[in-house]
Amino acid sequence: MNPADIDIGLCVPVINERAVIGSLLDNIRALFDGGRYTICIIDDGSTDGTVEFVEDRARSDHRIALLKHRKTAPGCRRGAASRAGLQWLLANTSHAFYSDVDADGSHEPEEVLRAVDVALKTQADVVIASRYVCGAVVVGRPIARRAGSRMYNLTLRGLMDWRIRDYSHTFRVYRREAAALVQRFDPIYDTPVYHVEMLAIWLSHGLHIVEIPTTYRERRTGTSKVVPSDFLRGVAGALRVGFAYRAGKFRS
Ligand SMILES: Nc1nc2c(ncn2[C@@H]2O[C@H](COP(=O)(O)OP(=O)(O)OP(=O)(O)O)[C@@H](O)[C@H]2O)c(=O)[nH]1
Ligand SMILES: [Mg+2]
Repeated sequence: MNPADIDIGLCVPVINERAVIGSLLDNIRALFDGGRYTICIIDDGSTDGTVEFVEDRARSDHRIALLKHRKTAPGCRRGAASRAGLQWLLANTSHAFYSDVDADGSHEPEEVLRAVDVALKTQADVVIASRYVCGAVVVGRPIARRAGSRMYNLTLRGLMDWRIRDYSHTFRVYRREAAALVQRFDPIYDTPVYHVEMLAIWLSHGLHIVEIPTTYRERRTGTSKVVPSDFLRGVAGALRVGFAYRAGKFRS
């Protein structure tokens, strides 16, 4: 699509991503040149200069906003960060689309353009950058994590809707109405399971969801914020959300 037609708000959760945040912001600026966009960076207490760097960028670029968030528990709490970012974006912008983009290099911003294009052409409410459709590529991910992710998604497909292949990839593009719908629900989780809840809400309301192939790259710099207990919490959370979905708990 023509970047000048882009109209999107991006949520970028970060903790200690000084090594990569600059190149992500540069990539977005180059790719979305002429378009209408806002980047909300949600920081949860970085100590490596990420905050100072983003503050500096935000001073000269009004499209960048920094949200200082405070996580309340250890491990990966990017669910709460993404939710806070989306809340801020909905209150302060009027974009047609919103998206969640990781700062760690796993997500290619150019796929955002492709996803918006697909949403416009197919009238989709939500486009998932999926690791489990034909044409998707996963680079550098350890075999155990690949297998775990496959099992996780197979379980969720069985519990929720078999047509969706990637429930756990946080990289999605969705319309403003879909974003507002999610905000009407109180989340159960502040972990990555929150992103499964988002899908449970959208599926429960019959939104049109499309998956496109993504190229997912395991991070090459910095450290994963996921700790071993997150995996256990993730499995328990997915089961809880899956059964709650079946019980109709995500309907209005
Ligand atoms: N604000 C905030 N950002 C987080 C938190 N946990 C992770 N992030 C950010 O979310 C993005 C994804 O984080 P990762 O550590 O790669 O976590 P992940 O992608 O779930 O896990 P991996 O599969 O190991 O890459 C990065 O930009 C992180 O800096 C958190 O608790 N709060
Ligand atoms: Mg990651």
